Formats: sequence, C-alpha cells, structure tokens
Amino acid sequence: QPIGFFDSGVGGISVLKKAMELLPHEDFIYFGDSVNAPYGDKDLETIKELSFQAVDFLLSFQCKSIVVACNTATSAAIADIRAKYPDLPVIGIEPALKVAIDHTADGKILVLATNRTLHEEKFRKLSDQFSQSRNIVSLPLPGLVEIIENGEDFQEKSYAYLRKALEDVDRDLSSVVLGCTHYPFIKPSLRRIFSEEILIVDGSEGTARRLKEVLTEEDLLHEENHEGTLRVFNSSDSTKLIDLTYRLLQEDSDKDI
Ligand code: DGN
Repeated sequence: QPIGFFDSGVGGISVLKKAMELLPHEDFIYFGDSVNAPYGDKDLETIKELSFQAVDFLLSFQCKSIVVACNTATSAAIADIRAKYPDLPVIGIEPALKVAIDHTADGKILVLATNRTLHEEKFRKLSDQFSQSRNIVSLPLPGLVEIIENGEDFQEKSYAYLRKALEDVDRDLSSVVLGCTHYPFIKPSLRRIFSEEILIVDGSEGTARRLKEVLTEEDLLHEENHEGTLRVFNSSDSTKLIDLTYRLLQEDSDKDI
C-alpha cells in the first residue's frame, strides 16, 4: 500500500523528497491541488473541505498513511481528518520553531508562512510555548506561493518579491523558519537576502522522520527488497504543473540542516 501526500500545489514536494530519501522502499502518491492553490488565503471551512477531498482521493488508492504536506492544511484541518479516520496514521507539518531554537543559542527568530498558518490557534500555541525564552516574529508572504506555482523564472521573481517584502524587517536574526512547504524551493533567493550566519530551517526533515517513526511503530513499512515508486497527480489538467513537480523533485534544496 502506498503513502499519500497532498498540498495545495507543488510545495509538498519539499517534504516528499525528504520522505523518499528516508524511505526508499516505499510507494508514494503525491496529489497537488494546484487548482485551489493557495489554501493560505481561504476560509477555514473551505480549507477543511478541500483537505477532505484530497484525502479521499488518496484513499481511493488504499493509502496506508497520509502526509498533510502543507502547513496551512495541517493547522486548519488535521484534527478533523484524524477524527474522521481514527485508524489512519496522519502526519502533518508545522513551522519548525523547535529546530531553530535547538540550533541557535539566542537571537531573534523570524517565521515566514501564509496568513492562515500564522493566524491559526495552532501556531499561536506553538509560538507561546517558546516566546518566553526567545523573541519570535512572524511575517506572512501573500502572493509568494502563486509565484512558485507559476513556475516560470520563479527564483528571480521570488527574489524581487522578497526584497520588497523584507525591506523593513530587522536582519539581526539567529534564524529564519520556513513555515510553508513551498518556500524551501526559493532558498537561493532567501540566501541572497539573509547572510550565511542566519540559519534557515523548515519542517520537512522532521515530518519525514515522524512518518518513518509512525510507520515503524505500526509495522507498516514495506519489505526492504521492494524498490519504491512514485505516482504524481495534480488537480489541474495542465501538464505544466506535472512538469514543474518533476522539476522540483530534481532541485537541490541545499538545506542548512
Ligand atoms: N504549501 C502550503 C503551506 O505549507 O502552507 C502553502 C500553500 C498555500 O496554500 N498557501
């Protein structure tokens, strides 16, 4: 049985890549809901509804586990998905604040994500957990997901966007947390803005590790003589998105951690 991944578009590929590295004997199915991207600007009910549609699509392939490879859908819908499918291992992703804190002794932390992720209760709770010891600031980046989804020259276009969006942001930071699964793909552009001393982290590694842990606990891992496979689907029937998915899979994401 395969493992199903979904995101409101191609961003979740950053998480899928980590999972494929860690679990080479597994079969994966990726569903990118690019037609409805970005989820980040939608209301809660709509995000929940779209998330259920994505999960049901993946379950039509008898997936043994679901990875919500989208911070926005995780914060908005994961509790409901788990409630509806109590026996299904469902793994989510959230801004990797803990990773940033564990790897830096002090200094301000900047969290970049969609509006929805930053305004959900889930992020407020996460941030409250650490805000006594560390100064945490957050900045929504509306419109950035669309630039990446569009695919064309997205690195240069993102750089132009970020230069403007981060113009007034204090650069005296210890780390930057990428709280949206699309953002690891624009790390080269972020690096042109943030100096090498500033750590850039995201939650993809942690989510992949958690997936492996859960599948191991539940004894759901494939035998090691099996060669893993990948099938990719997108809600858009344009081949452009499927091409972009494979392009991003090849991309060297040059992670700090
Ligand atoms: N990739 C999604 C996330 O991690 O929040 C963002 C896409 C979106 O819906 N804005």
